[in-house]
Amino acid sequence: MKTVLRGTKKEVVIQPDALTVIIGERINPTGRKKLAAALVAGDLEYVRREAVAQVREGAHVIDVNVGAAGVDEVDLLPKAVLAVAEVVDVPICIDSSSVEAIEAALAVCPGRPLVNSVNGEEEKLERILPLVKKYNAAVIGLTMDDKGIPNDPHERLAIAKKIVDRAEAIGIAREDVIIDCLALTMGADSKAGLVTLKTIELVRKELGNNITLGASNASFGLPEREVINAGFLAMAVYAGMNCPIVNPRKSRLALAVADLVLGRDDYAMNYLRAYRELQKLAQEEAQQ
Ligand code: THG
Repeated sequence: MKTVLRGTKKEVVIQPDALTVIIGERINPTGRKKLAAALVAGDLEYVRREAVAQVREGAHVIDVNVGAAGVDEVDLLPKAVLAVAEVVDVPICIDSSSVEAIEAALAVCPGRPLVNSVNGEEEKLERILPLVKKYNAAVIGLTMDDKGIPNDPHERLAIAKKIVDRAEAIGIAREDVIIDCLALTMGADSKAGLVTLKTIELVRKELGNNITLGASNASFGLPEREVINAGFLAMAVYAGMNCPIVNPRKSRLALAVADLVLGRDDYAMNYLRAYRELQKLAQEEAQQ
């Protein structure tokens, strides 16, 4: 079960039991007033800087989301995607709830991007999947539909299966669908983390697809978010999640620890490299 993504130069292969692939979350105006203001002004310098910074910090793929109040995403998302592709050579994850914006971004995106996202809603399936096929992209399938997000892991699995089957029916390979088992805010629902972990186990066992999570969602509203994310991520990796959308600066080491514990990192080379690179960045910043 390999999902192959491509940037202008780099190819990224996502597969179970290999080192975890990091999708950098930071080009997203949620909770970031400065980025939102830059996007409304059409200023893409901030976007370029964040792309470069996240790749230095260990991101293998860059998520691009420009959804803020006052932004015309159909106009801005393709521009933001091109701005990112100008400065980094890794694959791009096109993140929008607007089908039109996704199509506009796909039309200009170099390489083989990941579309974020489709879900079990009939309308989304009918509109997004043909675009994924047309542009030979890969896609994230959210385990939710028009009735919302099920609390039952088996119901989330059923939606995942529906998305994979529908993709396959129009000629998209099963491995080009990455399932998002959905991380919800644990401060609002104490069972949310467990439901996500159970869903990951089921999807891994029953479908075998690669699995993502917008992992930072889990810690919204709680103190020491980094610690919460680290604990949650380690357990999610053990359950079978292998390509989270995270802040690489804050989650890279925790993910390297998970891979090390799971016997995927001979001589701790990956952990040590992550440590060295983050040390070097901290030193460079201290000198500035
Ligand atoms: N699944 C999929 N895609 C997604 C999500 C998901 N895309 C968006 C989101 N959820 C994942 N990305 C983020 C980005 C930022 C934050 C959380 C999830 C975040 N930001 C800080 C805040 O809002 O407080 C502010 C940023 C900072 O200062 O670091 O937490 O679930 N497929």
